Amino acid sequence: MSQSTGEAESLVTYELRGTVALIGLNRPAKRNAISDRFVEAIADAVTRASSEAKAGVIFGHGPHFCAGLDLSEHSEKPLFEAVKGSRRWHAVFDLIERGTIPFVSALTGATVGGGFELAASTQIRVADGTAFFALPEGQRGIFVGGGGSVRIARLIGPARMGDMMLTGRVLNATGMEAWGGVTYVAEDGKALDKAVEIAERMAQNAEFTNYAIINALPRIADMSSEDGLFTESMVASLATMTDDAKARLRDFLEKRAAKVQAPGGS
Ligand code: 1HE
Repeated sequence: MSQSTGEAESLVTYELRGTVALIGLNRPAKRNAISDRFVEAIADAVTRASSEAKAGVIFGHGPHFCAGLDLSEHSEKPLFEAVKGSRRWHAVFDLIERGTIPFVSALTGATVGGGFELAASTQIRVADGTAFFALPEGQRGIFVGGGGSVRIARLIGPARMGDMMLTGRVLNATGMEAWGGVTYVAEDGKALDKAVEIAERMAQNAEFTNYAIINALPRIADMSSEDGLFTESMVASLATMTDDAKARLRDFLEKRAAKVQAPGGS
């Protein structure tokens, strides 16, 4: 069933499809540009998804995923309001990147500025041939404020991110896949279907393992090798202790679980 999410009704659509929550950015007339109310609507939808779904998909209604920050609202903001606004984006996108369930973004058309920052907070990015990626902050006289200097820089490297910001370079889906910013390239018009398919697959994993993947991996990436290896041992041992792990391991050993398939299904 498709529903609005509370107060900021029209800005975000929400549908729980089985165990997957579909969150639709719904301001197509403004190319899904993210205003302050829009950030709160995303927060509500992500919080709801995290409480009742096992995976989530974020997509854009209309041809564009998201044209980034709402520049009309931003241009009016005093300094401290701009700081608080950016910190709110960080908090909300953190609910996606280091929450309790994994998210996939389905990227079409403009995936620009804050739109790319939103996509970078999801664990998996699926883009079709209409998608294009840009960081026009340099041209606009502003700077990334939605976590891009951390998340996008880690995905594609600070040198490439700097290139995009300094020169206005625009990449398509295959170019961004080669740079590491896109995880899957889908057929045109199929980004959402592919994202849902991936989310459904992730939703079948053990919940604790999904939680450990999305929370431990980025933290371990911030640690020294020594600290990372120690933390890995702790997380691995905790995961093995869950009833879910015990049941799944028994299922495999007693030949009830699917085997790993070689690519091509043979
Ligand atoms: C907007 C925005 C926006 C569109 N804020 N209103 N982002 C950008 O610099 C991208 C700016 N947008 C564009 O370059 C283009 O709009 C697109 C390539 C995304 C789409 O082009 P197009 O021809 O399909 O649409 P359009 O005619 O440019 O825009 C349609 C309407 O959306 C129009 O308003 P209208 O009232 O004249 O119909 C546009 O003004 C409006 N619109 N994008 C406000 N971004 C946390 S820090 C993050 C920093 C950033 O995100 S910087 C990047 C900002």
